[in-house]
Amino acid sequence: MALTLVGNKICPYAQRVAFCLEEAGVGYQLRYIDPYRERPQWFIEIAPASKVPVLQDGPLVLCESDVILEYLNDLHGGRYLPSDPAEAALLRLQLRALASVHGGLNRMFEAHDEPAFHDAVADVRAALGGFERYLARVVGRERAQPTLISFSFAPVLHVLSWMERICATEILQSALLVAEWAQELCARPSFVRTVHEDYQAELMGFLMRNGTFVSCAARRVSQLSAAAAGPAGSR
Ligand SMILES: N[C@@H](CCC(=O)N[C@@H](CS)C(=O)NCC(=O)O)C(=O)O
Repeated sequence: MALTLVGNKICPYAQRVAFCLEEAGVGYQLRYIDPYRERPQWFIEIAPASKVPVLQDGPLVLCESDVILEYLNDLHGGRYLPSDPAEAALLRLQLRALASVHGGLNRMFEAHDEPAFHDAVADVRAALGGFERYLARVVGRERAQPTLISFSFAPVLHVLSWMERICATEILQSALLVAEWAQELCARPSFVRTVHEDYQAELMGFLMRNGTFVSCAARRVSQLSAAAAGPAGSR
């Protein structure tokens, strides 16, 4: 049955699903929308909460990235969860802990002043510290066969690495194994294929959209790159 993924060029939740589909090597169609600014009628009709990702598999329509990933895992013979029930349960606990990383990142995006931004950075750092201890035990397994933990973490680590560059936060310096693993995961061809060619421009546009602490940093980086590229028409 033909699979269609409805996503957004910078949505980490949609990217989780795309990463899993790319690893599985199954063909799928990708449709991009901007759920914040322009929701087409066909999307409103299929997405109960009007959020991406949505996966359509014939008549089946699924939302919520964690539910979609579990479905893809079941479709592929349980390959994306450890077969040992205890290990699978521990992995699911880490998936829940990932919500704290997402929560901290969102607060970094939304902070209106430097103290609020640094509070959020501290939360992300603490959440990644817990994950670093888990990863130390399972990194060999994940390298051999990525599971739901790789699919779910890679997009968030990818955004985080952009935030590190834009805001010089150095969050990953206190989680060196996570940092090393993030680089490996994000360089995996199956992940690289999930990064849209407009990713950087879209992310910068998203970050610069409102008067947040991050928007000022993003504007500075954008002006510096424009200055480094030289005056328009000089090439
Ligand atoms: N819990 C959802 C979160 C999905 C989500 O927040 N998607 C964002 C884009 S990254 C969205 O569509 N937001 C639209 C809105 O909140 O109105 C999942 O895991 O799929």
